[in-house]
Amino acid sequence: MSKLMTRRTLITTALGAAAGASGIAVAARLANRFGLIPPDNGGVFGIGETLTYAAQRILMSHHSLAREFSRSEISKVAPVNGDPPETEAYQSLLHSRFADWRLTVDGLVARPSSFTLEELKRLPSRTQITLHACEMGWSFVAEWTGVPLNYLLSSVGILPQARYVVLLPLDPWWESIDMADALHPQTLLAYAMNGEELSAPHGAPLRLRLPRQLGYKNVKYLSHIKVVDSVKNIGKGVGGANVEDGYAWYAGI
Ligand SMILES: Nc1nc2c(c(=O)[nH]1)N[C@H]1C(S)=C(S)[C@@H](COP(=O)(O)O)O[C@H]1N2
Ligand SMILES: [Mo]
Repeated sequence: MSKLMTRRTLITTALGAAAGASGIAVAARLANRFGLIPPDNGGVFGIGETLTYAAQRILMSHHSLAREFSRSEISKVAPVNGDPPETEAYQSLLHSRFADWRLTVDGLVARPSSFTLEELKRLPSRTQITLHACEMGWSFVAEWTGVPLNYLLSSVGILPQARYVVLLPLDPWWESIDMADALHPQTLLAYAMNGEELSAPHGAPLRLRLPRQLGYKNVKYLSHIKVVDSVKNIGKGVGGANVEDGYAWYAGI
């Protein structure tokens, strides 16, 4: 048995046993020791969330890939959930084809930066056909093209204290993800869908594509990415607008 397997087995067994036998406190302490506490660990489902997240992070390789499909499997219909912001600001950005839009990248990075859409399109891109699965039960397969978030983050330099990437859009929706997902090769900042410029309903000018998590984590209408060591001081401190409404912070699929 490899060293890694031994450690995995040990941690999961220990977490499970601790949760079963002596409850929350011990499991939480163990998970914390290995940096496996999700930001929403405090609620009613806290211990469940911690065990799900910890087990996933220990058992799966950080870079295990979501399934990719062939062109013939692309869905004919792609539903929309969450209409574009109705604000004048968004309408005027849309009208000027996002000429004045910028993606700001700041927080725990060596070189805080901002990018125009054109600049992002000139960076290395990845195209992938993956399943988008909404937590409400529907899904579709589409092709997305964009800049790998790991490329963008490396280009601005991630500081060693970085633990989460916060995704802030032009509407009140926001989410955060851990560094394992932020650096995963399939995590994209997508500006195109099915070979065409991303439409407003699907999140123009830029959206997160995170095929290893449910729909609501795939933030649309992005404008700001912030690298942080904690989400405690953002909103209610649980890591996302939807988490504040009772959804799990970690929505792995
Ligand atoms: N900014 C923002 N991002 C969002 C939403 C939203 O309302 N606003 N809806 C989310 C939900 S619940 C889903 S399922 C997907 C839907 O993406 P689609 O409209 O491209 O299908 O976007 C997610 N990202
Ligand atoms: Mo969703």
